[in-house]
Amino acid sequence: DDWFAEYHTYDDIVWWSGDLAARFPHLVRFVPSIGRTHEGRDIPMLRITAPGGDGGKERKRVWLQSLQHAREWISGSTLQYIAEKLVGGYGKHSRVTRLLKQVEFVLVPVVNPDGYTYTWTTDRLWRKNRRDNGDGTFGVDLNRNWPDHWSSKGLWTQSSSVIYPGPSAASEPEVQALMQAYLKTPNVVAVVDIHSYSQLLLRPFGWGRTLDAGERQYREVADQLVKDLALARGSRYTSEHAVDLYQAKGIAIDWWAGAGQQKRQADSARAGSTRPYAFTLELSPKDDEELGDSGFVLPPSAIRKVGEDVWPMILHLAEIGLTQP
Ligand code: 0X9
Ligand code: ZN
Repeated sequence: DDWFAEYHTYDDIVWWSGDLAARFPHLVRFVPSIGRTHEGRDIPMLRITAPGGDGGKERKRVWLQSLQHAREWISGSTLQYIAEKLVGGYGKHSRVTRLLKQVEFVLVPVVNPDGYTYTWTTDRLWRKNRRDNGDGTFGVDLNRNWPDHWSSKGLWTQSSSVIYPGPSAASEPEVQALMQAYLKTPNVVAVVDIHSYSQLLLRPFGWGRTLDAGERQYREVADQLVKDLALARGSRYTSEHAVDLYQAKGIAIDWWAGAGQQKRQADSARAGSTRPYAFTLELSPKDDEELGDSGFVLPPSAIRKVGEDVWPMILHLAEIGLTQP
């Protein structure tokens, strides 16, 4: 049966991850847990690369993650789709084959297992994790909890809010697990945090405007990627500076491009670890379709189309990443 005919539960995605490694043992390593959630669920990880060469030590890495926000089901399906395209394309398509010999893809298919499970059992539109805030409310917005310009000041920061940033920066086990795994992964040249919706490719920073030497390069790459997508697929994605959409503090891409990169450079004995291209990818539908909250509830019949839309973009981003020093 067709895996992409339906969305899948956390347990099924864990099963699929192990199964992918069993089906493609020469390409895939399944890491059952990089950390545990409040409710004790494991956060799994997949590593996909071709054997040989230098044994992988100097290999460049592309980091992809999905389901940081529980209700954004299409983000998980799309990551699974990309994984299947990678393993299925190896030895068949020259671009994929060439890429997998030089790049290791590091995939976190379910960043937020507790929240995601809750969207299956109780509330389809749940966004946060499931921290017990101790005041009758539950959940921290993981994409406000990263330790770069983390802030609990301002509107919408009370515990009941859908964008509650948590009691302190990196307070959440999910964010801690991802940070740790990321900092242990050398040579990351590109990172994509997959979300929905609105068809946007957002670049750092979300916290504010800064004169940053990397901004022009980020913009050029993102503009190129959305242009490719329009040409190849006719789907319109918009490239934007995240803060221009709205300001958000403590988001993942800001940590990767900001504090996380500084930490990596400080920790690393190896000089000159390059800053990765870091993007938030907001998948379909577009917000001008006036779907309101139903925008998060994309029918399963859209899974393949969205996967096909963004697959060339991810492929091209990885190739661009390879040209990073
Ligand atoms: O608000 C978010 O965390 C992301 N959008 S979502 O609808 N998936 O929740 C966007 C994060 C980065 N963008 C901005 N800073 N505007
Ligand atoms: Zn999101």
